[in-house]
Amino acid sequence: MAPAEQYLQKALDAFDFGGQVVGAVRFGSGHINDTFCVHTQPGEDPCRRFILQRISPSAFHHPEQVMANIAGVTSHLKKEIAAQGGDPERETLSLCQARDGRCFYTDPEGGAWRVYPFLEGTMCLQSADTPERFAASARAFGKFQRMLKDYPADTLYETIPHFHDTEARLAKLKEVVAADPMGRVKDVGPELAFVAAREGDCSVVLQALRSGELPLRVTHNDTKLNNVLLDRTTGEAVCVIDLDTVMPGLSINDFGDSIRFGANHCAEDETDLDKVNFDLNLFDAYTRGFLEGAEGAFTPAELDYLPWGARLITLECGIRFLTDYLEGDHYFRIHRPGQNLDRCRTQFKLVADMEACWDKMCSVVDRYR
Ligand code: ADP
Ligand code: GN1
Ligand code: MG
Repeated sequence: MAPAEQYLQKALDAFDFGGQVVGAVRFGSGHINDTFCVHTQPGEDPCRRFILQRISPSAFHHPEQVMANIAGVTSHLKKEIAAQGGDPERETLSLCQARDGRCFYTDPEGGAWRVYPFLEGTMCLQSADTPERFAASARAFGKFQRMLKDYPADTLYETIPHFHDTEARLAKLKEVVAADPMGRVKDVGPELAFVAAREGDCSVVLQALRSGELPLRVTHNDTKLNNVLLDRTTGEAVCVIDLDTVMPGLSINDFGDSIRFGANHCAEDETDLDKVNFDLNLFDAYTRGFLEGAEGAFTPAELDYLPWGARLITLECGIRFLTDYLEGDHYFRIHRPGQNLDRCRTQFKLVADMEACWDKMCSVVDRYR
């Protein structure tokens, strides 16, 4: 039995859900954490739902630091949302207290469990079905940046060190290639050649950070479309979720990760690469929404580097999938053999597409800046 299922009952017992728990089922399609939807029946009242999550101990070595970051950031966001006349219970996540008064429960294997009220009336998209919905997600992530503009970055823990350090990701790939623990290097010649031709690119953004051209901000760092909940009725964004990697980072990476995942019409693990195409119209919609939501929070240099954010986060993510494939799929959850290699290939195809329409991407940014 997976550790999550093994400790599920203990985790359920650790929280007071305000009524009898009538079920807990696996939920969502995240690659890292174990997520369950908990159903309760509080007396005569209608059933209520909660999200119960086990933070992956292999990805996050200090879950208490993850939780401290989330507690700090969500309480800051609640104040900002209230000040702007929004609903702080709906527009950011709310942590439920465990019975012992902490905001998480730790199981015997060191996995930390937390609970959020389920945000009802929302939807979580796996692909951008319309440019307007993609733009709505973009406004939410842009606004997220703006609302955290004055958050003291030095109070945040780095929950995964060197998370978007593309140079370090490249170095790790090389180490794994040299060790070849699964004997899989022989299958990935074209992918390694693709990376080798772009080694210099891996330093472009980091160089701009080191030179002081790009500022370090409080960023989300995992801005996939399925990490924002949209209102089922209006299609507008309600809440940015999955706050485990909120830490000091680059705004262009938040922009880039959304583009990587959403500015196309394919699944991240699509095996038919003919179906994997970067969509400039979706890029346009996201750029418009992100800059609208940020309301001028970015410097001219950040705007200059937005296309690089998209291209390099996509390359970096492909490198991470490839590394995990070569290491034996320990990090990203897989549902079939070869899935991480398929994920890597879609990322590299998207990078090649972005390179091919680079000038157009830059023109889109120029239009909205
Ligand atoms: P992971 O790190 O594994 O991606 P997430 O925090 O993104 O975990 O949660 C996984 C899924 O659970 C989300 O994609 C979303 O569908 C759902 N989810 C998470 N939090 C909530 C919430 N508060 N209300 C409703 N759905 C949620
Ligand atoms: C992971 O947890 P999830 O599924 O939202 C990963 C991201 C990757 C993404 C690729 C903590 O995101 O960095 O970009 O998969 N999260 C972590 O889909 O590593
Ligand atoms: Mg997620």
